[in-house]
Amino acid sequence: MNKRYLRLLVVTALLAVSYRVTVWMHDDHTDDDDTTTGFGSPPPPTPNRVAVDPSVEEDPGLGFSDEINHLGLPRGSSPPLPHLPLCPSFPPKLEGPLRIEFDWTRTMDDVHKESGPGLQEGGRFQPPDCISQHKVAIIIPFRNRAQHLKHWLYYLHPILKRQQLDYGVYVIHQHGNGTFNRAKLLNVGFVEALKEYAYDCFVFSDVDLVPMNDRNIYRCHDQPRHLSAAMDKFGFRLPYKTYFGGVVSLSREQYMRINGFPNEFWGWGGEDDDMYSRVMYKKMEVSRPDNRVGMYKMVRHARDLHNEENPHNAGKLGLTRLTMDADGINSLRYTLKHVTKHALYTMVTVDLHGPK
Ligand SMILES: [Mn+2]
Repeated sequence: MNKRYLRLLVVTALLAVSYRVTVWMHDDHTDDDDTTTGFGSPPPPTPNRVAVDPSVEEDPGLGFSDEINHLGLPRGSSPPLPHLPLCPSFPPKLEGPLRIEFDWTRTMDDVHKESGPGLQEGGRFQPPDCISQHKVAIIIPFRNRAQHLKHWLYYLHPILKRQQLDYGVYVIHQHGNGTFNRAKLLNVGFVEALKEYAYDCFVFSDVDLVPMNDRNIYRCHDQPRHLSAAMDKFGFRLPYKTYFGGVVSLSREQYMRINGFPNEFWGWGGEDDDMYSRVMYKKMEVSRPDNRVGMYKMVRHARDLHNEENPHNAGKLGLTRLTMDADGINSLRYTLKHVTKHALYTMVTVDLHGPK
């Protein structure tokens, strides 16, 4: 066999292989329209970028690398790719104590500029460079507090991004002028957020509370957590030992174990103590950050209309043990009015079927 013949043989073999690859790539390409591929299935082989739909290139993307686009996964709330590393347990870019000021009147446009970059519609975020260990829905009960919400969004989005959370912000807006019901709105938020994404952690936060230290991470722990342990309005300590108001986090399992929150606390007061009792009765403990990390600043405000202190709520507290298994997520009834995707949050407007 001479050299020339050998070279011919090699070239022929290479051509044959390359033909087969081309045919296979073509077959593969014809499957690209099938968007039903589950995230659980292995990603398609990408030996060559020729097979990729060129229309993907036109999309400016949301800070993801090209390779993510090339796998043809839908953007939006798609989980990050398995080849990204897990985010570290201690986010590297935290700043510690923060300067929080409510003495300003920024427009929503200013707020958007400060907190918007990297966000997806509806106030969703995933770290671009690592897989977050925490899928967190932030649930905010709401009515008539537009200015507070502006403050909250302005400060919280940058913090939550630095905390490398895979998060979404849900503002649960009580429809109408009936008596306010904070705990029931929180239950609605739990259900509605889960309709959108497989959140495993829920942070329930009042709209007027902003953390003064970004080491207070908006995630879940092996026990329910009371994040707002040191609020300025209580002199930066707990008003009483069992206080569980303001900002708390519960994993999906912890929340289900206590049957969610009570639906029957209309008006101001008591629901947070009921929530605390539920945690105790189900043999869990409340964990808290220390008084330095747990510092919060509250926007000063007068008591809202239609949220008067309800004198009957205190009387209900002794009954938590008897009522909690029948009053909660398993008895939740409401009418969904609208779900609106804003740039910085998802607004869920809901009729709570309040007392007439
Ligand atoms: Mn308040």
